[in-house]
Amino acid sequence: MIRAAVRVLVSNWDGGYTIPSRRLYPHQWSWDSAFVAIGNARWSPRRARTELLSLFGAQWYDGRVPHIVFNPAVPDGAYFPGPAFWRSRAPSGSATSGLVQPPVHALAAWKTHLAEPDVAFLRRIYPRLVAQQEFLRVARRSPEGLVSIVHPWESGMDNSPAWDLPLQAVEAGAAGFVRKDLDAVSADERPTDRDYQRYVALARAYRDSGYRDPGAFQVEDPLFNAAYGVAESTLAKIAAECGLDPAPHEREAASITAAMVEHLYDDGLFHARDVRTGCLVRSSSAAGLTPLLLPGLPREIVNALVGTALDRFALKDGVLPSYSPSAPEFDTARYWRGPSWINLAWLVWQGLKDRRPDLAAPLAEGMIAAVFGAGFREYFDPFTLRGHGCHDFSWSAALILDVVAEHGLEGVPAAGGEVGEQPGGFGEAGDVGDHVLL
Ligand code: 2M8
Repeated sequence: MIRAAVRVLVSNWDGGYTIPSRRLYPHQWSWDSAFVAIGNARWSPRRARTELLSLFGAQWYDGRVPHIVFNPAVPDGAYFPGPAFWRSRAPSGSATSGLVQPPVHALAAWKTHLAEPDVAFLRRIYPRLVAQQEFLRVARRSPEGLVSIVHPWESGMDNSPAWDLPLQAVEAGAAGFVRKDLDAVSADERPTDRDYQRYVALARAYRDSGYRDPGAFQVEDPLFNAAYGVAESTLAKIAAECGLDPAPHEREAASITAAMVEHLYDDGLFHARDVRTGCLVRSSSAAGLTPLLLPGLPREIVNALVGTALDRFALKDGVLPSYSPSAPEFDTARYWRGPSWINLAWLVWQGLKDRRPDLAAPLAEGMIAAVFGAGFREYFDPFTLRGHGCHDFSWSAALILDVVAEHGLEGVPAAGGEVGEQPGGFGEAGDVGDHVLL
């Protein structure tokens, strides 16, 4: 399994970073690179450092880290929306999108440092991580002290049912574009055309405002805010390691945690809040469990989240659906509307490891069992563990390396079966040979 995971990461490596998947996502994605670095740190910390520094090489002057950095060698038509749509360049000259994704990069930088201490790397990346946070404070902070996203693509959980209601305020607009995603995966695993039209209309309006004005969609997402808060508590550790003052970061982490509890928490789960209406968007998204990542979350809230995870997300079974199966919008196969994703399970696992090792262990085993059966697929049916979306997906491979390094191989069936035995799984386990030594 380890060899197969490294093989995926090696074959998706484009020289300075790792693409999420060859056919569906042939460029660099922001939070994918952070998850990939976390896995690469386990076998090539140098590659993890390169991955993160290459992403931050495309950071804008205002501090934003674009959600896609385009590879100029890939034809414009290979992915939609490509560079011709976004019409934006980073100061480095790279064509990029103008949106962002959850800021999980400070955590990735810290884990890379833990794997192989390198204060020079921390000193190099720290100001960039601070600027990434600063952009969110300046451009996206509401009077409640929370940061907002202006597009479902910024949540990373693009097609989540949590966005159905806020998206109703968005005019779909005329189609006038050709989707590329359906060339690679089946339509029933992807967003509907109507949702895609809304995504494109929103992105176009944001672009036309010079990537300044939030359009018809503006929400405070619990996962994004949890990532922002964890970034601050991690920046405190990085600052201390660099001989700088950690206190401002600690204060910021405490204040975002308090704001989230006050404004986004209700009845055992965190929810998104629609900034335009001021109302909570009650949903059953597993994003609502990710504030478990926050070290300062009050104990009674932790306990309530764990209760919800057990009751509504069947946490004891070890496979975390992205949306509660008890909710009517749940779908086992359509992306981000219910299937299990390794990155989401990994984030919740991070939040449970110290607090509830008894529940973190089955979650680790569930992630391992999913890829053991189906290979490094993009996501999995939470009941059957059948693989969905693209094959050889980078963060599934990377995060499994991290889980196995910490948890061991418990979860791999003791007898019978080969890794990825399900059709379309790993295929022949190739030999990564020399690459492991890179
Ligand atoms: C998916 O999002 C992209 C748009 O950014 C897409 O559907 O084309 C999401 O799963 C997102 O979280 C992820 O970063 C990206 C690349 O893996 O794919």
